[in-house]
Order: sequence, then structure tokens, then C-alpha cells
Amino acid sequence: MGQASHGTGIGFVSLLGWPRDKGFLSTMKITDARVIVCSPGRNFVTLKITTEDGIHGLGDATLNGRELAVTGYLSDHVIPILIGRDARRIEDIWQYLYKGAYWRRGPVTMCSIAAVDTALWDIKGKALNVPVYQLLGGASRDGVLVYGHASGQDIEDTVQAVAEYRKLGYKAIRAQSGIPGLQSTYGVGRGKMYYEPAEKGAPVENAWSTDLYLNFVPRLFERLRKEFGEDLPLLHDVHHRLTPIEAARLGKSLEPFHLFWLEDPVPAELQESLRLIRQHTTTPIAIGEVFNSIYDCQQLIQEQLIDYIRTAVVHAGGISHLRKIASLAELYHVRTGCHGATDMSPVCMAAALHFDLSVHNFGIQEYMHHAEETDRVFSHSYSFSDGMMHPGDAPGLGVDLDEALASKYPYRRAYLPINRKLDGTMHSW
Ligand code: GCO
Ligand code: MG
Repeated sequence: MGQASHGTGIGFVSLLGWPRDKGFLSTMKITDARVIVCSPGRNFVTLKITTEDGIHGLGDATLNGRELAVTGYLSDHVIPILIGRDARRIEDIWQYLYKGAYWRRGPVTMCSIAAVDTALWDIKGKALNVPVYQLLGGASRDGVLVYGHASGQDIEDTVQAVAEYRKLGYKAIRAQSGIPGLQSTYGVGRGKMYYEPAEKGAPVENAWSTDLYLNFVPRLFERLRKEFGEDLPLLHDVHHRLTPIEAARLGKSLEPFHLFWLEDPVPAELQESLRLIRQHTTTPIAIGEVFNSIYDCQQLIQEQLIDYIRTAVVHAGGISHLRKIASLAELYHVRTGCHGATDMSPVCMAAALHFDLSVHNFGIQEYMHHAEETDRVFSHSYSFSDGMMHPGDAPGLGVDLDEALASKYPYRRAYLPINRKLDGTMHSW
């Protein structure tokens, strides 16, 4: 008992006697897995998994400013136990890496698991000759609504940037502006269409004043509404810088300008603090770009304290885990709004688009397009047109990595900036 050829029904088999290395189907063993670190425009960590039949898959493992910690976790601890496993068993491998490690969650672990998971979905799509979104239930919509990043040194500069994004076809736009009286502010590009979150050398120090900020932001959005009318969806990112009551005041003062969302109004470690914000304002709230698992999202979703959950494929355990987060969110009228800054590599971007196209409760996708060098190293089938994106119909994720070209861009240590109050106190951002 226990041995069965293809097509033998489960009724003929004693499951207890079934040798675990023999499935009903033949296996597709993982024969090689490698981490590729490169810096075409910025740093990226990519996992490449190859199977016995020569199919390879890619997974993004980039953890901005802490890239080599994930590289070490993957190379030293994950890859050795991955070789020889059946690449088709995506969920089982996910659980093996999550439950099997004993040490659960956290950004380094979850980025590593995400990279494996994403690469395995890529492989499965290629093996079955279908784009990943077809494996996730097929398209729930024709395209994926994205928002672009408009920023300027002051209000008029930001008005111009928003106008440029509209000309490019964007249907939803995030607006950030330098604040008069503060020398530099995170999220404001320097003469470019978008900003790069990390910079070489020691972390840049920005100055912060909550008073200046709270007085300024409503004026920015009043001006933007005057210029662009009522219909353009506008977003704003607070970067975790307020206390709950300050965030409540901001949300309330922005109500006349009806934002699509107000992002990360407070640091989300103390999740019950969102209750206070909710009591005071109807401005929709988006949180979750630093979350790593469904447990981080649970309270905010179940108490309906947010409207959009921002977890990204790369930071929250891959496509498999993100789908579980989306399913939980769907029960509570929370929609998805995946993080998509430039530190999500094109591999993550593609994975996000397959996810976005398929899940029912999709809300919006962030899209901060990559530098030209990045797009040359990572060729991809996804495209942007008229404010919408589509992952394309190439089998798998539709992204490839030119390793020879990537090797010309070696890793360069870079950090996200930090934020200090005017008196020098370290502050959140
Ligand atoms: C966003 C972000 C980014 C992050 C960065 C961190 O909403 O896109 O807040 O700018 O800070 O991606 O690595
Ligand atoms: Mg953000």
C-alpha cells in the first residue's frame, strides 16, 4: 500500500502509509537558488530559483537600507533547505519557512519568505504557460488604477507637478510639498518627477515642525482643489509623524478637500490610537507599508480603523500571504493600496499588479516609476497607459533580470533619511 501510479484515486491509498516524497503528480525539484544584489539606480536584492526542468523564477527581497541582512538570511539559512524541494508546493514551502524557522515574522524573515513565494508563483505560471493573475482567479477588472507622486518645494511648485502628472495621464495623484520654514522634507523630489527614498552615505537629517506642517497642509490642498476641481483623486502621506490627536485635527481640516486617503498619519505600533482619529474625522486612512504579516493588520482591519491596507508583496510574505490579508480586509470593507515606491523592484511591482488585477477588494496601487537603468536590468511586460497599469500576459510574472548587466551595478550602501525636531529631538517619519 502507499504506492500509486498517476490517476489512482485517493480512495485506493492509505494516506498514513503514503511516502511523503511521492505525490500523485511528479515533482519539479528546485535545483538552484541564488541571491543577486545589484544597484542600477538603487539597491535591489533578487532571489532566482531554478528547477530541474530549467524553468527559473524571480522574487524581490529588497529591504530598503537593510538589504544585506535579507541577503544573509536567504543565502545562509533559506537556500540550503530549499534545494531539492518541489517548486510546485508554494503554500507548503511558505509554511515550512514560516513555521519551521521557530522565529516568526519581522521584516527580514518576511522579505525572505516573500522572495521565495514570489519566485515560486513565477515558476508555476511559466510551467503552466499562463500569467500569474490567471492562477489567482483571473482578472477582476480591466486594469489597475495607480497613483503617481507629485511633489514640489512649495505650493505653486506642487501645483505644477500635479499638472504634469495629469498631462502624463495619471488619474490619481499623491501631493507632497516642502514646508516654508523647514529646510528639507522627506518625500519631496529635488528637481525630478519623483524622489529616491534612500541616499548614499550616512542618513540625511531632515528638520521637522508639527506646528508648521499642520498649518500648511490644508492650504496646499485648498489650492490644489481650486486649481484642479473636485474630481481629481488626491492623496497625501504623513509618514508617521503625528500623534493621534494631531492626526485627527489634520484629517478634520482636510475634509473639505476630500482626499482619496491620508497615509500613515501616526506610527502604527499603537493600533488602538487609530480609534481616536476615527472618532474625529471621515478622511479615509491608509496604513501598512511597514507591516510584515496579517497579524500586524488584524486590529486595524477588524475594528475598521483604516480604509486601505498598504502591505507590499515583498515586505509581507509574498503573493500568498498578501492574498490572505486581502481576504481578511474584504470582510471589513477595507481595500488594498499596495506600497509601490522605487524600493519595490520591478519584480515586486509585477507581482503587485497580478495581485491587484485579481483581488476583488483592490483599491489603488502606488506607482513611482523606476530609473532607466533599473528598467534596463529588469525587463518587464507590465505597462502604464492612461493612468492604469496592466501586468501583461507573459507567462509567470513577466519580468526578467539581465544578470550580466546587473553585475555592472554593484551594491552601494544607502540609508533612508531621519527626521529631527527643530530642537534636535529624534522624531518619527
Ligand atoms: C511611500 C513611502 C516611501 C517609503 C519608502 C521606504 O508611501 O511610498 O512612504 O517613500 O518611505 O519606500 O522604503
Ligand atoms: Mg508612505
